[in-house]
Amino acid sequence: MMEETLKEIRNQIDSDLEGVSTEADLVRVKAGYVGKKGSLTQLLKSMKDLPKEERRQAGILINATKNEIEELIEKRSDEIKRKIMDEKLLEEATDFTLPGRGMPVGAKHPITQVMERIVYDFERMGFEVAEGPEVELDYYNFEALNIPKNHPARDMQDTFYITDDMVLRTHTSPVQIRIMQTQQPPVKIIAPGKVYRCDSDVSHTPMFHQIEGLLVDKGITFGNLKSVIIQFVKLTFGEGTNVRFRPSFFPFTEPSAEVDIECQICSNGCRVCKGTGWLEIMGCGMVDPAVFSSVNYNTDIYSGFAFGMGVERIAMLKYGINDIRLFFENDVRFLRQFV
Ligand code: 2U9
Repeated sequence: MMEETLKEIRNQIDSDLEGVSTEADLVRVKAGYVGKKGSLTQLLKSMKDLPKEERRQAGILINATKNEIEELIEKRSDEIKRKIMDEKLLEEATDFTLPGRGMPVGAKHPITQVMERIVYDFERMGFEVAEGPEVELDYYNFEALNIPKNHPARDMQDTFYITDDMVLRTHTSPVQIRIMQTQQPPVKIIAPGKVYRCDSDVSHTPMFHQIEGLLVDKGITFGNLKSVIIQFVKLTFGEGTNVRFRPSFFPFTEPSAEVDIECQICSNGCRVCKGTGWLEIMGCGMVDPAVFSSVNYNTDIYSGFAFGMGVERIAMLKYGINDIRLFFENDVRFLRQFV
């Protein structure tokens, strides 16, 4: 009788476990056997009704089945846990063979590239880099450069005034004045940097970059100036570029010239060169004795030349860019072309 019941219980467990898919189901099934009202618990309780001599044997049999059932439940529990873990791993699987997202890379701004290249070329010709403040005294920006009060270059339209006697430098020339104040010739320097002028259109921005040069020594001539400029032009625009020096005027140089290169866009006359076949790239000249006087250089012993150029203008001519404002909009579609 007891054996029959145990056999039925033992047979029931297999199909019960079959239908179990969660830990919660399993707890419920387990309670049905070994819980307070479980079938095996009931059976153990009913032992007290058996004759004394049968009790021991019944206990052994019931406990054996109980152990067996508990083992089966434990095994099923492990299976469920593993199945849940496998599903989770599959869901969270990472494909390590997929390519990465990639990092966008930056590059130097075209103006920085052109400026660094020009500075490098002048360094190879023996010039040293000099720098100075962008907020400058009127004296260094104008007075010492032979630009007197009421000169058109000091006009309120062109110059940003900070105070009565302080301006945003309109050129890097004050850097050279400061150098000459502190050292005697020979001086062979270039002054690259930002300059400011109250002006804005397709070829002017309120801030732009200049590179100026100054060479002072005994016996410096216009011939020396020409050789340095021609060398610079060939390095910047190509060995075959033709150059011409056209007479001009600056308050700080005498004689003065503007430098043109042959228009590379047209063969004879286009919009860029205004039909002349020549493009202006810079100004230059022999340093005016009045400038040397302001820094107490002896003009009986020393002479020198100076030159100046706008870096944006050089970059526009080099790359065929027709609007200076493109350099300041920072549109990556424009900048990407100079990587
Ligand atoms: C000292 C003495 C003389 C620098 C010079 C120019 C001619 C010149 C312009 C080019 C385009 C300014 O950016 S621009 O608008 N510059 O034409 N600059 S000679 O002469 C100097 C500099 C320093 C002490």
